[in-house]
Amino acid sequence: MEVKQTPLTIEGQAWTEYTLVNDHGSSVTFLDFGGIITSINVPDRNQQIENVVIGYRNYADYLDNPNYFGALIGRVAGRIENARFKLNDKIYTLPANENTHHLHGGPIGLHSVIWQVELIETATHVGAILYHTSVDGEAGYPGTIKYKVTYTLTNDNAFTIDYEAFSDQDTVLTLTNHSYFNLSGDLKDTILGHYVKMNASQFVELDEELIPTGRILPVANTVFDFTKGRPLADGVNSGDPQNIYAKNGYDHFFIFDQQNEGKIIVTDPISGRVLTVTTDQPGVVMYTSNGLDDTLTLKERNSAKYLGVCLETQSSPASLEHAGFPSIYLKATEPYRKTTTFTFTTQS
Ligand code: FUC
Repeated sequence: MEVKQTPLTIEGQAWTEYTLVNDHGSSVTFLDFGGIITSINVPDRNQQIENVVIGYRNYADYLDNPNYFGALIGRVAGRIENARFKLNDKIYTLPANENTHHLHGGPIGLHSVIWQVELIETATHVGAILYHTSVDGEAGYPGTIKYKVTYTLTNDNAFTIDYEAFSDQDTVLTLTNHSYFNLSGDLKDTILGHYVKMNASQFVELDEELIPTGRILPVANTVFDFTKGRPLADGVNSGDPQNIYAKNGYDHFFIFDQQNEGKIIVTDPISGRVLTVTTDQPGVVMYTSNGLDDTLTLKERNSAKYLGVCLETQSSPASLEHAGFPSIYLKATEPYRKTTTFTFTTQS
């Protein structure tokens, strides 16, 4: 196992690219800028190692990354309705960056800061610890927060992201990673033929602006029922207003049935690649890249609608507005700790 490092100069900024490589030649490449995962190379059923995430061909394109490709997201992943929230009887106003709403931490979120990186090399894994501090009032949020995010890759092709954060004031926080997975390999095909199975019998209803209405719906008898597994294509022409609001696909928060045991299995029957996501987060936003068009230059080809699926394990910002949602409130000095593991295997 090894970690490779390449210094880069991107539009006058000094960045570093890191590649974690395991003994089987699988690898994860990321940047200190936004902690952005630029490629994940894993074998298909014929041992062909190919990239399974969307990444830009030109790294300068990450400076403005409206789709948040590969990035760490915070302070709050998802949408905060009308860019404001109440905490301890005080109203906090945030910058709006999508209509009147605040999306993915706002314009100066964790996706666009340069993280301090410390490498880890042991007998069982390779990895890196990413550190950053956001100061009180930054992007409108209360509390100075110290972040420690750890990326590790093992010889079992398991890539883990451990999130730790510590705030000196009561605040709101939910962190995630915004990688767009595509198990076909080198973006050969869309993700519509991928099968997804997850233990979520409820999902969060959205309005036309993708803001949670406050209702939690059962997945039963809808194309949101992934409990037994179904292809992502089912969300394209379902006629369900929920899919139509999401531009003919999925862009929804699913709530896991077992606390601390979220599990999602994504299978590509053509390449034989299987991605298993396990997490102690209460839910996941599954987004089928319904908003992507064909204008972006990616590493292997141009972008396209449905070219990736994001599995944004997180808690729900709707908890700021409605009772009964997985909470994003974080108490002063109470450590925030969450883990998500992405394990790549194959099936015959
Ligand atoms: C996801 C979605 C959004 C958005 C963004 C880039 O998290 O919820 O709708 O388009 O990513």
